[in-house]
Amino acid sequence: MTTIRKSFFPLLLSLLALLLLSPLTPQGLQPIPLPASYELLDSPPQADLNGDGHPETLHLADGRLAILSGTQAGWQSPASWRVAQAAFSDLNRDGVTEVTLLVWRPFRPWPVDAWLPHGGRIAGFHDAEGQSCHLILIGWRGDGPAPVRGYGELWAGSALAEPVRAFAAADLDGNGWQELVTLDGNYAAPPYAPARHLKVWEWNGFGFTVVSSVSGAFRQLQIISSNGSSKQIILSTSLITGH
Ligand SMILES: [Ca+2]
Ligand SMILES: [Ca+2]
Repeated sequence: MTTIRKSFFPLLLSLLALLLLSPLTPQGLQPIPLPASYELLDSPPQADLNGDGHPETLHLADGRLAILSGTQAGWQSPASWRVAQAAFSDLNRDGVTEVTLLVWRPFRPWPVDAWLPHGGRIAGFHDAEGQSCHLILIGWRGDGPAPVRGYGELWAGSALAEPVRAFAAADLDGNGWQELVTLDGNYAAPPYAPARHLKVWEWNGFGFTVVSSVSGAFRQLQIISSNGSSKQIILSTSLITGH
């Protein structure tokens, strides 16, 4: 048994690939050697979303997310959503922290597409249970008059063509703004199957645009930093098969 484990170890090492975004080069994401020293970066455990000087925290349990101020829930995800991941971010680049949610919810075609043959352009963007995957930004919309006040949707993406299995917000090019990093799977594949694409997206003012993508069989997503560099690094394991 010990012998078998030893023989597996070099194989696992050979599958280890590290990716660095270099958006100024046409090559985009590039594998780099593991830095000699680095630290793991995780999304912050708390952030002041409503600017009242008191930090909010996130509580995710059984697919329901609550934004808590102390023990008080300022916002609760709808019962029809299954929130798979949530993190503080500033992905819409307005200098104000919001919460990015990875959400599964019942698929709805775009209203105009419901009348088209075959259900229209996004007809296939759901799994066998009819659940589609979305990225949604929730944040503080201010103290103004209803209905645009308090916590709510700042932005909600339509059904993704490829379901996101995991995401991270990271400043990969060191310009002070975060990029969105996703591991994208396949609606037909089980959730535990490796992700087929690693993508980097940037906020374009209306939504997110893919700025770099690599194909592979990705199993994990971790952001790291090395030697105090402002350029954060994506750490993932995969056999990379192409751009
Ligand atoms: Ca607060
Ligand atoms: Ca923001």
